[in-house]
Amino acid sequence: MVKKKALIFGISGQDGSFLSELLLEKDYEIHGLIRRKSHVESQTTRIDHIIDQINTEYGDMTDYASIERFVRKVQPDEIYNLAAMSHVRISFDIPLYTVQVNAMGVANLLEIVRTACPSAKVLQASSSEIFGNCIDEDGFQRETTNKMPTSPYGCAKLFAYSLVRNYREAYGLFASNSICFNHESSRRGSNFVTQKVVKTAVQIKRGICDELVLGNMDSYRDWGYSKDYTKAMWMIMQHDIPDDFVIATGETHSVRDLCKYVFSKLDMDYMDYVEQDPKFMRPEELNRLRGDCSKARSILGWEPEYTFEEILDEMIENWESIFDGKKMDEIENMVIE
Ligand code: NAP
Ligand code: F7E
Repeated sequence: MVKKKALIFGISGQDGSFLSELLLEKDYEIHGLIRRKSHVESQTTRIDHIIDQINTEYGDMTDYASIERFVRKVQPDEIYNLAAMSHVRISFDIPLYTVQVNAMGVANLLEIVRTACPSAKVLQASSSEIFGNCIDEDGFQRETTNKMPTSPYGCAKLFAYSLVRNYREAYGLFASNSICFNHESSRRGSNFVTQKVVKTAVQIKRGICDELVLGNMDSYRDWGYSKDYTKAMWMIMQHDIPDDFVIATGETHSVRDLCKYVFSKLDMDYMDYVEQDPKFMRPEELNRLRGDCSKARSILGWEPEYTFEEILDEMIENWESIFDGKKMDEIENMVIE
C-alpha cells in the first residue's frame, strides 16, 4: 500500500517531535523542514531518536523559495504548519520577525499550496492567544468567542488563522485551524513558565540554585499535554471537512497554583523561594484562558487524556533524572537559563 506523505514545518519543536512519532506509528512517510543552526548538536535534539526514519531539509518560513521547493518536491498529502516564533513575551522584543514567520510565513505556505499542490490538506497550529482578553459570559473561550489579541505573537497568529479560513472559503483548500490552548511536556522549551518552574524547583531541591524569579503569577492558563494536542491535529486532518477546532482541557490554573503544586511535590513551600521581577512581565497580559473543546469532543471524538498534575509529575521526573545524571546526553547539551 502507498504510504501517506506528511510534510511538517516545525518538526524540530515540542509538537513536531510528538506529531512525528504519532505519524510514524500510523506508517506515514514523513518530511520535515529544519533550520540551520550554528550549534549543530542542538539542531534536531527532540527528533534525534527518530532521525533515521524521517526526511529533513533545510529551509525557513521566511524563505519562500525553500518552502516552495520542498512542497513541490514532496507533493504531500498532509501539511502540518507548526513552525512559529512561539514565545509570547519575546514577540514584544522581535515583533517584526514574529510577524514575518507567524503571519507572512503562513501566507507564503498557503499561496504555495494553492498554486503548486492544491489537493494537499493543511493544518495550521493556531493559538488561544488570538482571543486576548475576550471571554464568553460563562468564563470559557470557544470557536465563536471574539478575538482581540494582546501580543505581536497573538496578532500574527490571528492573521494566519484568518488567512487559513479565507483560503478555505475562497479557493476550496482543505485548510483547518487547531486553536490550541497551552500545552506542555518534558520537551517544552525551558523559558516557558511550566518548564521554568519545574526545572528551577528541582535545581533548588538539589542545592544548584536558591531562587525562582518570575513575572506575573496571577494569570490563569488552561494547560494540557502536547501529545494529546498533536493527536487532535491529526484527527482534524482526518475529518472529512476542513474546519476550526478549539483544543483545550477546560480547566484553568494560575501560575501561583502551578508553583504551589510543583514545590509541594518536592516537599518545599514556593513562598520561600519565588521572587518577582518586572523583566518577566509583559507590556500587555492575557489574564485568563479556559477553553471549551465541546466541538472537538462531539465532531472528532477527541478528548484530553492527561491531567494538569500528571503533566507536571512527568516534567518533574524528567528534570530529576537529568540532574541525577541519568540522562547524560541532555546534560551535555544543556543551556542553563
Ligand atoms: P516550539 O517548540 O517553539 O517549536 C517551534 C518550531 O518552529 C521549531 O521546530 C522551530 O525550529 C520552528 N521554527 C521557528 N521559526 C521558524 C522559521 N523561521 N522557519 C522554520 N521553522 C521555524 O513550539 P511548539 O510548542 O512545538 O508549538 C508548535 C506550534 O503550535 C507553534 O506554531 C506554536 O505557535 C503553536 N502553539 C503552541 C502552543 C503551546 O502551548 N505549545 C499553544 C498554541 C499554539 P527550531 O527548532 O529551529 O527553533
Ligand atoms: O506563559 C506567566 C506569563 O510563556 C504563561 C505559548 O506556547 O501558550 C504559550 O504562551 C503565563 C503568562 O506561555 C513567567 O506572563 C510568569 O501569563 O508559559 P508562557 P504563554 O505566554 O501562555 C500559547 C497558547 C501559545 O500559543 C504560545 O506559543 O506565565 N509568567 N512568569 C511567565 N512566563 C514565562 N515564560 N516566564 C516567566 O518567568
